[in-house]
Formats: sequence, structure tokens, C-alpha cells
Amino acid sequence: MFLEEIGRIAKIFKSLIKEKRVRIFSHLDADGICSASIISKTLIREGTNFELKILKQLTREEIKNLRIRESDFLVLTDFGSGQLDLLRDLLDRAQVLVIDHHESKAIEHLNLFHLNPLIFNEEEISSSMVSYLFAKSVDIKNADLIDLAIVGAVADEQDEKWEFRGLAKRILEEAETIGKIVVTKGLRLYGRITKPIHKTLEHSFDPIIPGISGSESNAVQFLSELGIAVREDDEWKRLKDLTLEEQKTLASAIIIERLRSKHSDAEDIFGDIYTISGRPEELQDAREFATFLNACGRFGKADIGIRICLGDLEAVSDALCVLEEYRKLIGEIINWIRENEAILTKDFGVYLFGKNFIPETLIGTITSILLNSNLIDTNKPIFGFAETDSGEVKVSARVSRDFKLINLGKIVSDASRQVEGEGGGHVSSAGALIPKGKEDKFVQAIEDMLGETFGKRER
Ligand SMILES: [Mn+2]
Repeated sequence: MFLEEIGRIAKIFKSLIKEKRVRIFSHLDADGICSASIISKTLIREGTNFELKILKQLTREEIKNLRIRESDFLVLTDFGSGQLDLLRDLLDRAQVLVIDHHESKAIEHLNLFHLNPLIFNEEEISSSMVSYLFAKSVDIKNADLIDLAIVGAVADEQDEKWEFRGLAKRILEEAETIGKIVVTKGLRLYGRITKPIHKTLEHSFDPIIPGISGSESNAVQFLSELGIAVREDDEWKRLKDLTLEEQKTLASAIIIERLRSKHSDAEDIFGDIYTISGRPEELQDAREFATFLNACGRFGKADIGIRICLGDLEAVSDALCVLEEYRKLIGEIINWIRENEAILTKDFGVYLFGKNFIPETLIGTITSILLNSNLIDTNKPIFGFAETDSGEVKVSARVSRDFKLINLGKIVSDASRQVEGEGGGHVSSAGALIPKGKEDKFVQAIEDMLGETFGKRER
């Protein structure tokens, strides 16, 4: 059903865009940037002019400022499904294609083309993957954009424990078949290409390496005890530079450390590694490519992200600079959280108060990092708060995927309504915008709801 609808809309799209003013609006995260790039490339190949704008969020304000013309054909990627209410007026005047994977109300309108796996009761795939399926339906030559589909999906953490399932897995296999991506099993450690190996170990919290995660000096010592040099020819060695023998030594040593601290799944340190062919070295690891895009989006440099996706080699060095700044800022924020005791742990949830120190564009990233760290009780959902430029408070919520008892999107949506805010999202990640000063009331609403759920379940 979903795939048929993609095909049907692709046909309509192809004929409509010739006489329309096409305008793409996309979310600023990596999935949004990949989706926008896939649609952009498709339009370039169709010989159609278009506008492209990356937005923090599709708000009432943004929609009001669109200056819609009758001839407009809007493409919204990685948002739109949750904002259909706000689009009602606009739909009477222009045609809108929404490609998204966030929770949605089913709204029918003659001018609305809505591609979201959830409304077809399909399993969730990222917006980039939906965009790819759509682009390929428009023209089969767009099949080469499949690496961007994978990068966006990885960025949205669609591959739990580094392994895709279902439709996403079939798309990955397709990428392998056409030789765009090589999948190998390897250590589930982030930073193969862009980080010194001791940093990779220090920053690994999932999988955790007891005694080494979180400590640079212990990581260096650990490697030297294994006889693995951290430097070679005056350059830091990366995971990618290790010989097969060294990789094996490292893997066994990590497993031994985990066994020693009685980890239940000590050997759960391997996952799928996606190597992209035909891209510059810095972008060959899909996970690191995703981080580049996230950094660009979060720093207001989404244009650089789009350019690297579209294959502009000159943009890669700009993206490297942005990534550097991004990592520095994340480090500063984590230190600030430690020093300012910004975390409150209650009976059912963990709450992070970012005040005006944590930028609203980073609060989601920071909550995800904390959920994979030893800084909080990761058996509870985490809710991060950050003040926005417009004087409201942005909430980002995350919960570990093993925690299957709640639907975070629904809980956040209900709690937001109780404090006159707006929110929603997915089962394991959600967001909201609430009035400033209502944080305590929001926390209480969450605690009450979770208390009710778990109180009942225990009885
Ligand atoms: Mn997404």
C-alpha cells in the first residue's frame, strides 16, 4: 500500500512540477538534510528550478511567512506530519507533499500528498529512506542517492545496536547490491575515520568499556598495555588504521574488561559498519557522515551539509571545521552539566535543566548523549529543557529502546497539553515547546503519568 502510494504520487509529482514553483522546506537535522538533498538532486535531474530552506522547526510563524502563491508546490521533509493542523489554510491555496515519519493525524485534502509509513501502518523508516523510495519512483537513475538514505537513517538511530531491520534492512541490502555501500562487521565504536583511537575508546558508553569509558588517560594506558601504539609517523592512529591483528587484540581485551565487571552481554560490542564508496574519505563511514551533517545543521550551516551531500568536494573542509567547533561545544556543555548539577533524578524520570546555556538546537543531541553515558540512570526516560530565542522552553525526551513499556510521544504530547504547550514524537524520542516557567508543572505531569503506568503494572 505504502509503496504503491509512493509510486502514484511520484507520477503526479513528475507532471506537476513542470508548471509549478517548487519550494522545499526541511528539518535541520541530518535526516532532514539527507531528505532535502535527495529531493533537490531529483529536481535538478528533472530540470526543475526550486527553492530550498532548512528550518529549525515548522512553526505557525514560519508558515505564516511563506507568502504562498497559487502556483506553489511545497515539499516538506522530516516534518509536516505533526503540523498538518497548521497547514489547513495553506492547503486551500497550494499543493503540498509531506515526506515524514513523525506521528500524525490522518487528514485528507485534495492538495495534500502525504508519505509517512506510520499512516499506512508500516514499520517506521527515516524520512531520508522515504525520500529515496520516492526519488527512485520519479526516476530509476536516482537509485544512486541510496547512500544518503542510509546516512539519514543512521543519524536518526534507526539501526538499534548498529543493525537495521525490516524495510530499512532491505534498502541497505539494495545499497550493497548496487555497490554503493559495503557492510562489514566490526567493533561498535564511533569515530573510525575522524577520531584518534584513544578518544574513540574514551567516548564509548554504548558499549561501555569499564574503567576506560570516560577516561582519556586510562584509554591511552589500555592501548599501550595491548601493544597498540597511539601514534604513527607523528599522526594519531585511528580505529581504521589498526591492522586486523590489532583489531582482534583490542576486541578481545574489551570483552575481557566487560566480563571482569560482570557485564551480562560482554560480547555485545560488534555491529554493522557501513562504508560508502565514491565519497571523500571523511564521508566514507555512514555514521561519521551523519555527524558531519548534524553538526552543520545544528550550527546554522545546513547549506554546507547540503553541499557535501550533493557531492561538492570543496565543502568537505568547511564541514570539518564545523565538526571541530561542534565537538568543542558538546564537551563544554557536558562539563557545564557536571559542574552545575543540572540533572534532577525523580522516581520515574531524569530531568536536565539546560536553562539558557544549552542551545535549543542541541538539547536533543545532549539528551541522546546522556542516555548513552554513565552520567544518568539510563533505565529511566530523560527529559531535557532549553530556553528558546522566542522565550519559550524546548523539551527533548529520549528513552532507551529496551524500555518498551511507554510511548514517549504520547506522554510528552499529553503533558504539554496540560501546561498549554505543544508536543509529540515517536515511541522512544519526542519533543515539545512549552511556556517558560511551566517546567516544574510539566515534570509533575510526567511523573504522575509514569507513576500511573508503572503503579498499575506492578500491582
Ligand atoms: Mn527524521
